[in-house]
Amino acid sequence: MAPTLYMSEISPSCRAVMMTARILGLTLKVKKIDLCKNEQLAPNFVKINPQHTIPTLIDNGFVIWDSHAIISFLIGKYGNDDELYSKDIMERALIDQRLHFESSVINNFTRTILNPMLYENVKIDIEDHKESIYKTYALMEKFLRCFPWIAGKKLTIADLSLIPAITSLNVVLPISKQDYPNLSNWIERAENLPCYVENQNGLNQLRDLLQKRSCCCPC
Ligand SMILES: N[C@@H](CCC(=O)N[C@@H](CS)C(=O)NCC(=O)O)C(=O)O
Repeated sequence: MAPTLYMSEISPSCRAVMMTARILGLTLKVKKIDLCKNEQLAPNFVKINPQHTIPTLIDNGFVIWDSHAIISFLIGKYGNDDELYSKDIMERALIDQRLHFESSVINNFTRTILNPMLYENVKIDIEDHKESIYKTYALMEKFLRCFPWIAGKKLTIADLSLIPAITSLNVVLPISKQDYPNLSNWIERAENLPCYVENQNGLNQLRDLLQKRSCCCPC
């Protein structure tokens, strides 16, 4: 039976799971959760995930949430090889470091900037956050100094986790090619991946919703 994914395309974390599933050729049974309507707080969903976050996956009765945990689980269960999540101890440690970087640093921007703008209609002045976001772009610029992908020569789940998050931040604070050439080239490489379609749709929805918000349209 296909695993069930509770998700919304607008959420970067959900798009990371969708991209991973696409690469694996895995069909997911998608159940949409509208965060604008607080559907994640519905008792039925809170029973499944008391933390009430999406993405949440149910695979044959096994429940797991947090995109980073979900994508490594999917690779372990459905991947034919270790291409996207190397079993080599040092390579894996570097991938894990980048995943934790997404979880602790980048996701903090999603939580404190994007989500309040998108789901709570809170007006956020991006000027107040420019310095810390640019610092993070500069850090990623360094990660990408020697290799085309975020954890080395090959695409890994660290890229699949970071691509939706960074392309979403790019909507609110554009990444200049002149200032961040490595980061811009990495995004271009990502846009050429067949699995990128799973990011594009949600990214368009996010852009539309933010535009609507800036026109003071209530949710
Ligand atoms: N670190 C988590 C973040 C999950 C998360 O915070 N998701 C947000 C949407 S982007 C959410 O479900 N918010 C609803 C809530 O917390 O009630 C992951 O990677 O899955």
